[in-house]
Amino acid sequence: MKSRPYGYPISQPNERRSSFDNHIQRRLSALRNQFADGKAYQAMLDSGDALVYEVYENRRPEVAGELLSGLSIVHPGCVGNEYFMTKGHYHSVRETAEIYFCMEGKGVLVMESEAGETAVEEFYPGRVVYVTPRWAHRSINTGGEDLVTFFVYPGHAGHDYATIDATGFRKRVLDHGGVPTIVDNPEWSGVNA
Ligand code: PAN
Ligand code: ZN
Repeated sequence: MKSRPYGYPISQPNERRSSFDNHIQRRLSALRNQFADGKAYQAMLDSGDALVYEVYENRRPEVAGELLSGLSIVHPGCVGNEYFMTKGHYHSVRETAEIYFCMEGKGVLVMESEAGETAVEEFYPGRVVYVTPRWAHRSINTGGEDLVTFFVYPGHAGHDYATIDATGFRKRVLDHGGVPTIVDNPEWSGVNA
């Protein structure tokens, strides 16, 4: 791990392997129970475990003062009429924020707080989304190309996937005749449900 300042290029797809030291691939099977249409999910899974999104990151010590950064790439696709998306999470240390910068593609960042507030911010190339502390976040690709975002968050943030895994998000984004549409999630099952 580097102990001096450093830089690296990230704009070209062929630079990803050399600029990052960790590559995570998340397939459909990692998103069980997250899509509304369980039958469409199972049918798609039966025909092959599709690659839904990838993360490239640079390892740094997971301590306050460090920053973790990388690329999130959500591939285009749908399960039923629900767009491909990330698992989504709260940070384990709730008081930690995150910044996303959209480099390619089209989509949204769906967010919610444990107090019951919700927010949806658009992603398109050149747009920044600031995730305030205490807000869970999930990237959703509403376009026909890869959604590529660069993210930065505090080294000690950690990831709490279990909360979202159990409750889902309060909002879903569905394709209604080609138009991304935000709808309430009737299956949301948190403490205020
Ligand atoms: C991002 C996310 C990345 C993948 O780096 O980790 O977009 O999403 P999931 O972690 O929800 O699978 C981030 O928000 N880090 O904190
Ligand atoms: Zn995060």
